Amino acid sequence: HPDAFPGLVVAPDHLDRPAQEALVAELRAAQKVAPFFTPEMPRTGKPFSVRMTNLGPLGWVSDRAGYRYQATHPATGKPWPPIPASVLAIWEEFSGYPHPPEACLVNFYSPDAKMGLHQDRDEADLDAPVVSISLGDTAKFRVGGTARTDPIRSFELRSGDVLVLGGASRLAFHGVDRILGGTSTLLGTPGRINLTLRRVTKPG
Ligand code: MD3
Ligand code: FE
Repeated sequence: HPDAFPGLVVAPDHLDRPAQEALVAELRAAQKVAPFFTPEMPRTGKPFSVRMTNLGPLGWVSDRAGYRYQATHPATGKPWPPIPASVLAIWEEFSGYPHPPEACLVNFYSPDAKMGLHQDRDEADLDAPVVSISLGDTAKFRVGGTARTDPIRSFELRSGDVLVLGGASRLAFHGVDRILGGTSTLLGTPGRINLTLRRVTKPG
């Protein structure tokens, strides 16, 4: 049960269907400037099953050279599109953090995609929480503690859910076990989109 994780807050069904549809339309427009790319594992170059793009001043990328944040799309060299106002409003409502997010990572999961257990620790500012918004098919998500071997709990993330990871949960191991393909009609195609909002640099 999520209550067992201090700093982890789930707002089930926070976005209603019209708000989800409006957000999907904004993401489609942004994808024309910043198309999904396939990240690769550091060193090996093994492709991720999740495809990614970003919005905002900084975007998270991964390739043979490693993980990093950068201001431009790895394929087009263009700046990332801005984070939509509706998404900034969610950060303001849920983050409790007095500065805007710098990165909005957009993950696309086809029904066979998953994300292995990991920590988010590429950010210089770990005081800010991570805020996630789920759209489309339901995901089986798992979260543990700050050690890889800590007990793991699983729960489902559904379209419209907002998840906040702050405090003691900010460095928790987490991953996406599987996508329940066909559980949502939102995207008009099987799959799931997750937006992850993060502060990257320490405010000056
Ligand atoms: C729990 N994405 O992009 S978002 C990622 O659903 C990532 O696409 C997942 O993990 C997704 O790095 C999960 C929710 C999330 C984000 C950060 C967390 C959960 C977290 C940090 C600590 C614990
Ligand atoms: Fe993560």
